[in-house]
Amino acid sequence: MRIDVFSVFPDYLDAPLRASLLGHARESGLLDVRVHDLREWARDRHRSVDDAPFGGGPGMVMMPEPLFAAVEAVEPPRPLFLLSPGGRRFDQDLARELGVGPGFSLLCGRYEGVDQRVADHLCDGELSVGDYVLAGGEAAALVVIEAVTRLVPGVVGNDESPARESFADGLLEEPQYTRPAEFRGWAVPEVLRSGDHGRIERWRRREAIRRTQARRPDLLAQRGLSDDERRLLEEESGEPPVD
Ligand code: JF5
Repeated sequence: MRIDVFSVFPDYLDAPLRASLLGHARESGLLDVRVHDLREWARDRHRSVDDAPFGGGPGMVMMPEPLFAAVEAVEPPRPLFLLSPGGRRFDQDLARELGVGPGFSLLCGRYEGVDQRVADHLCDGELSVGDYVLAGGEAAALVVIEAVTRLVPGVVGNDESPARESFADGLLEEPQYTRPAEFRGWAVPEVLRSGDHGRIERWRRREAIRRTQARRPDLLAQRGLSDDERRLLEEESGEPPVD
């Protein structure tokens, strides 16, 4: 998979793209991430990529020329997305859609925004990672890259396969425990130490549903529950109410 990123702060992206999962994916050749410094396509001696807004007001707007020049020189994989708080919300469904394709590209906005002609005539869409405003799209780009890349076959080991995650079917993860079996008086649920794998699987599924119901009813409303899952919820979990 190839992912091209356009930014005025390529340094911001370097370390996270070299570390951990993303670093390994790149080294193993499964992932080809190319970061492009937008200032390389600035035309004045100050290497300007932003200018004052028409109509007045505070702050600066990213200029169309260097952005168009960069994208037209590189011809990055499409779709090309502008990261901005006004875009389509990036979620696991979109991560899966992008994860099956050969690649995509990201344009990181900075300053007060990007000239509208960039969104209208250069990009294929706009993505938001959440309802908050960042100083720029770089952190958002890393979110998108990590969420998509870990779905590419081979990037995540078989043991921790994304297909096995609870979130893979629209639920939050069930609680997890490791040793010791008792820590400061708090015991690990007895069922997890029972060795009864059928019972353990039912417990995990039920706790995932209960937790989703308590914390993210919006997710459950979107997804619905099967008859089996409704029956599972009726069974006594032996656990206190979630949160
Ligand atoms: C940005 C103008 C882009 O702040 C964001 C963002 C928030 N959620 N998703 C993305 O992007 C940076 C800020 C101002 C354009």
